[in-house]
Amino acid sequence: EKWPRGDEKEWRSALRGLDTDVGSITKSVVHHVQTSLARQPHNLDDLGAYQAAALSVRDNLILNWNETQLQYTRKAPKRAYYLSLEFLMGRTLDNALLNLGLKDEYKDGIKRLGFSIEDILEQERDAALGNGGLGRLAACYLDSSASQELPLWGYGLRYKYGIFQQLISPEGNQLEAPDPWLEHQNPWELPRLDVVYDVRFYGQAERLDGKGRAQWTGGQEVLAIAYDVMIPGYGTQTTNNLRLWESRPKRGFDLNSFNAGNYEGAVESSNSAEAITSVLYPNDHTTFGKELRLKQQYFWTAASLADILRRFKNLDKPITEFPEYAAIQLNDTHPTLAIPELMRVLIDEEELDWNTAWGIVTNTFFYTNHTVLPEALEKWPVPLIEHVLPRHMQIIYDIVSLRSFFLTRTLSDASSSRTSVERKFPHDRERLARMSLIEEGQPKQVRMAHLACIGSRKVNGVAELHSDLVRTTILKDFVEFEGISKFGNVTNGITPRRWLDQCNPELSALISKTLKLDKTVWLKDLTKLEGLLPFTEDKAFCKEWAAIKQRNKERLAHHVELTLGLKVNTNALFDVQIKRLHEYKRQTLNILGVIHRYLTLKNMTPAKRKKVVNRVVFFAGKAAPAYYIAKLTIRLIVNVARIINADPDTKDHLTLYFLPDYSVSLAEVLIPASNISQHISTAGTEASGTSNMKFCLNGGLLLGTVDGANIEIAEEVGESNVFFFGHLTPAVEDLRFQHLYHPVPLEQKCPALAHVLNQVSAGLFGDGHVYEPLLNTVRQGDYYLLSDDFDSYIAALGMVDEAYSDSEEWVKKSIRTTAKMGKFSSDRAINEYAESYWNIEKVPVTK
Ligand code: Z57
Repeated sequence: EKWPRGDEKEWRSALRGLDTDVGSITKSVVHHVQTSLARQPHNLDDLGAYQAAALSVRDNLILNWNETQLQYTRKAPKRAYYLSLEFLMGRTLDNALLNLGLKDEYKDGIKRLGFSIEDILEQERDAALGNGGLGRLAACYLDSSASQELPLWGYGLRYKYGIFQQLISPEGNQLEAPDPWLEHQNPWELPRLDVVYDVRFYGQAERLDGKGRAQWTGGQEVLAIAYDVMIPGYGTQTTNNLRLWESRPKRGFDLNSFNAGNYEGAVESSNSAEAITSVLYPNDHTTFGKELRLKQQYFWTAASLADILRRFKNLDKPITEFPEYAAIQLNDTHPTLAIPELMRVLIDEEELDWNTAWGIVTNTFFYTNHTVLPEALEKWPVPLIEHVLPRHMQIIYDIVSLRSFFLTRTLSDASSSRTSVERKFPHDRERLARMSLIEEGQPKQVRMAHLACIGSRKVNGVAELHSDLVRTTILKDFVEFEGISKFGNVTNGITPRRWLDQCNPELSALISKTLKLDKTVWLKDLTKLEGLLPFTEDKAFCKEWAAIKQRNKERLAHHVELTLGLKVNTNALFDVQIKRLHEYKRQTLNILGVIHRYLTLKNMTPAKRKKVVNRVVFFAGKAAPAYYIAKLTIRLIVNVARIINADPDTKDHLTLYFLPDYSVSLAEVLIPASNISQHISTAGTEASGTSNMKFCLNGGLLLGTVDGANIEIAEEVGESNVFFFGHLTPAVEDLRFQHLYHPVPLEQKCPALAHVLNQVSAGLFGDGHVYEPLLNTVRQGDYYLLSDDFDSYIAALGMVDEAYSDSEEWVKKSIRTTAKMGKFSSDRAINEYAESYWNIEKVPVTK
């Protein structure tokens, strides 16, 4: 190969990589202080030192990123694309250092410059471009894809504002403040001002011929600009890409409007383009039907698809081979518009016929469902889609009526094996109505889960139970129509790099020492943790294990003291529930249980109180800003804390904290410190849960319902090492039926719970009237079955106390739990997707 230009020797000597000895690192950091930051060394603060260190680390990432992308281009493997509206990344510096294998070197170098690495890491703001589990899962999968050398890119939106900052008012109300996370420059992204696409909204779609072709013109055009976030693999040179789109006005100013003297109107059009990627929607498990949200979804899917298609076209292959080079994973239904969008491009722009296009589409997409809760299943009003995306509404109607309803397996049998629902189930009009993409009503609505399902090669849920529920409830008719093999399961996973090594370095070191394995080995084959099992009989090891948990509790206490000024009793059992506030997750059950415990303690003699297990309960989590009941739950928690933490009779035995502004970084402090964590959703409602895995990996025991991944965790660690309670999934429907048609007064059904509710009403925690709407969700209807599960919940908490009293046995349970968590590495999960879904292979990248 000929050198492209200049003196090859000159180039080659300049092209060598970066030195990573401590001396070179300090030089590089100081160089960035002087040049990139244009700052003086003598007034450098922690923030400046963080920025310089980050820029220095970023240099290393960029070289690996370049090499990786070069390999991908050269080898042209099939690639996977993970489309997610949310990527909840958290902080990057520590993870980048770990994955590059440069932690010790930078720690040392930073120290030589007079700073501490711990303080510097604390300067970084979280990238909080997500709400909760779904967004964090996407982040874990990116880490695993790079660590497993899989050619995968993420595609998302570069929101100017991530999830809101949560403040708690003195009355205990949640207040939302914007999260201007890009205030300082973000060293982890590379603006690609040359990677730009036009995206159209509104306008007219005119059909051209009988082949389903159309022309879409007019309306609003906005620009999508790419920002690339580098995703380093652990112990690999692979550095994958997360491409985030920013919206910009296509013409900064509309000159015609200016000439007409319409200054404000002209500026407004530019505002509306920028609004698209301005803010992450803070709703979790609810759909709002807002036009701007629909525009976000289309803007992102259209830009991503255009980018993927352009990359494919560089290969010079026939378009029918597209599915052999690209697998596109739809993270929930949020990117479902990619299905009609790819149809539009293939039909209107590539001029393919309908069947060929539909064959390509149905071999390209894969759809992951993350919930069966009805309120979370996306539906878009037909008139709204018609208005914003007229061409896509036509295509959706075409899918429904004439052309593909449904079933295409492969390209070759696209036309031959297509069977319509009507033909397969003649005269079954109810089935047709159930399965339709369009739900009748005022207005009609498009059911995005149905569209995602029929437009995809495969569909999966995120834990065994959940995948079963998908197959037997929301997509049952589609299983009967298309066959069960299309509907699979990939149990979620978490990255052990962030969720053990980074957040719990002492435990990680003890594990390496005990297994006599370098962490680079077991962090990539997490089943190696089983080697810890024999050490439950090793007294010194158990002692060390317990001591680390204790130090992590003290670290959390220290954090609470610094941030809230409160002193936490570290000689108590730490009980943690941290997750989005939602009725189905039943934080209300937890707080009512706390009140029950408080009332029980109040009734005891001091001597008897001394015998109970002392407990500190932690809550954290955000409520959707418009979710009134969830916000009221926060208010109750805060006010219960205010009263009981000040009660001299009980405060040594029971205290309670609501930690504001839950985030990835806060989770990294809370999780290693927990003795028990709560995952107490009504059976059948939590698709998987992933924090349950994080707690158990860090030796915290699990108190939970028989739901989601709790079940598989119990299968792994053994039922004797988890605390299960509550009704099972098959009972839930019957119980709800009974609540409605054969209600039993709460005083009779669950006197303990009735008493707790009455105490809240009576004003024990401040004005009881305030809480009536929350209490009434339990008294009337009780959709989430608190009254059915309360007694067994209290009993389970008692079992936890009893088990915790035997501290030697407790440590053994803790060790056994960690030892059996191998299955829940996101490396295992991403490999399942790669093999059984995407059909992609590793692309080794070496220097
Ligand atoms: C979200 O975080 C999840 C599901 C949703 O439908 C939406 Br919207 C947001 C969560 C599930 O609730 C968890 O159970 C699951 O572990 C997580 O997605 C990742 O699959």
